[in-house]
Amino acid sequence: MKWNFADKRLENIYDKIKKATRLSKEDGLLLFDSFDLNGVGMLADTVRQRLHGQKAFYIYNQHLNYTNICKNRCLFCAYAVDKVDTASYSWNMEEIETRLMERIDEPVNELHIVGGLNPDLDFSYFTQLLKTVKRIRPNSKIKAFTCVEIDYLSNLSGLSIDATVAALKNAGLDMMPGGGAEVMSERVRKKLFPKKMGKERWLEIMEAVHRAGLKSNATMLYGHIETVEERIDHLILLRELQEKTGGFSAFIPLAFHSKNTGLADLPSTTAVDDLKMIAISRLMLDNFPHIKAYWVMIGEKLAQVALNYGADDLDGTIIEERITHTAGAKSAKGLTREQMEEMIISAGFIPIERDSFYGEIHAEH
Ligand code: V47
Ligand code: SF4
Repeated sequence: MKWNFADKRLENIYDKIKKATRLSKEDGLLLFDSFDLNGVGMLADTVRQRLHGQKAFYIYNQHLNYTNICKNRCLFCAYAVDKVDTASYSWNMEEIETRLMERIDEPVNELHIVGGLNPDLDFSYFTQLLKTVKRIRPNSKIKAFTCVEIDYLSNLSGLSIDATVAALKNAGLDMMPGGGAEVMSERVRKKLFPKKMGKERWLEIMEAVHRAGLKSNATMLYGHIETVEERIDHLILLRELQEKTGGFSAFIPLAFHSKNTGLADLPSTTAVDDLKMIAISRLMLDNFPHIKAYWVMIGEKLAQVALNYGADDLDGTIIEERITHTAGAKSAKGLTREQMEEMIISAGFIPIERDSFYGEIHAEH
């Protein structure tokens, strides 16, 4: 069947998609410029179907945010506070253990662990943290620390990046989440996260992580002051690194939430922007196996629709999400396995519970 594009400019891109030809920066800009949301979605769905058919993945996971004290205080972050703030916290090993034991009867497959840069925590805290989690959950995988934390730990310990990653891997680190790059633009960095590392350092650390044999994800924070060109440049930088290392597993576009941040006057992203962002990520990142629709940020309902716009993964059950909810997210704090599966089935897809490496889990339930 021939698709009747409302925006005829998309026909050219469809030809490239059919031949699996890599899209250029100009193609990416054209896709953002197009008013034809369904046309862009159809292109992304073609790629998604080729890679994953009707499968849609999710994971049974738990988030642990070990501290909200952070010395960086990025303008877009509502989660981080100063030590003197009454809302500040930092979990010791007993508290980590308590959080894990609260859910010990649940089939948690992955622990997603990230936190702020808290100068009171030394390097041994992080290796102990990993060992504690492995002791209590020996069969679960640990996806922990962004490049920002790895950079911080390397400076704290005086170890090279390679040695830092090796020490963490040795203590139980299984893979890394995608955060920390935000938007790889020096212009945006200077305005929103001047204390955080630049793109060169983020890419260098990711390369070292992949070299150490660890897989990672990648993210992009969008919907604040970035331009569409900066979004496309970000995607192309990720695509280039993936060509080199093959270490990225999933890409997750993160929709900016402004409540309680230094950018509180900015409006939320629209549904059209969220869907286009997912679809264009699928199209530009032809060497990334997976694109996640992170339901926490775009809401359960839109995440379900996103399965038709290039996404093949809804992330996880999560149980207790803090970062986006502090910034005003209206989504649930966690979902049950049944809710995840129902979202997927009612969208016309086959739910696949997965482990951290996209191995399929066929549990009795
Ligand atoms: O790096 C911070 C973002 C990230 C806000 O790898 C915000 O599987 C929106 O990286 N509005 C952390 N976003 C979350 C993250 C992540 C999430 C889910 C899955 C994976 C994965 C990774 O959250 C930060 C930052 O980019 N963030 N503040 C905010 N106000
Ligand atoms: Fe700290 Fe990360 Fe929040 Fe920036 S985004 S203030 S580095 S916790």
